[in-house]
Amino acid sequence: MANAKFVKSVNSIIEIPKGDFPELVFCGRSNVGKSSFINSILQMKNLAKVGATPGKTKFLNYFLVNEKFFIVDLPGLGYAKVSKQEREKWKKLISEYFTRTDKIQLAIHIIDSRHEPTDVDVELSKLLFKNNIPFIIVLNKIDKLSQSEFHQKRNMIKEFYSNTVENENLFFFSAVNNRGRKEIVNFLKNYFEI
Ligand SMILES: Nc1nc2c(ncn2[C@@H]2O[C@H](COP(=O)(O)OP(=O)(O)OP(=O)(O)O)[C@@H](O)[C@H]2O)c(=O)[nH]1
Ligand SMILES: [Mg+2]
Repeated sequence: MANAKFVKSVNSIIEIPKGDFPELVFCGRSNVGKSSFINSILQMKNLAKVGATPGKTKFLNYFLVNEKFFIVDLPGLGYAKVSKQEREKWKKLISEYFTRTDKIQLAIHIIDSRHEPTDVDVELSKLLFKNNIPFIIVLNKIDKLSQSEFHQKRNMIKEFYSNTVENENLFFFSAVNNRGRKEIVNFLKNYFEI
């Protein structure tokens, strides 16, 4: 099990913690399962706060893992129920954060496996590309799919993101039964002491 601790919640770029640690950032649509994913990867139940309702993570949350690297839990993009002003603020914060590319070693873009990627997902992929941030795509909540739905969705996503290769930059995952966890952790070990 990793040794991880919460460091700081940040809601403006100047508050980002000092320290020369590489960053592993988790991003995706609001309520997609970013915080659950972090807890599962680190095998720590309540490290990142999980919400039954969208908009649970409101800031950039920094966790220090094994005294070696930061995990950054981002607020979800595109949450419809907060005010437009608040949504724009989150978007600005996230865009600004991504321009600080010197620290971000890898981003994990989490997408709900049940649906075709949304406009928000496409926007996020573009933002990562534009800022030259290396990222992998994780399709999560696969416990919600039957075996045949899983095959169907897997083909759909491989077509949608045609330059991806499974278990290299495209992974499938469930935080409920931890399916796919091992493959992702093995991959992350190439980058981080996890
Ligand atoms: N079935 C299933 N539910 C999941 C999975 N991952 C997360 N959830 C559920 O999805 C909901 C949202 O999870 P969070 O981890 O809070 O999602 P988030 O992306 O951090 O949400 P925000 O911080 O609000 O953007 C919770 O009810 C989780 O229990 C999964 O792999 N399978
Ligand atoms: Mg969250």
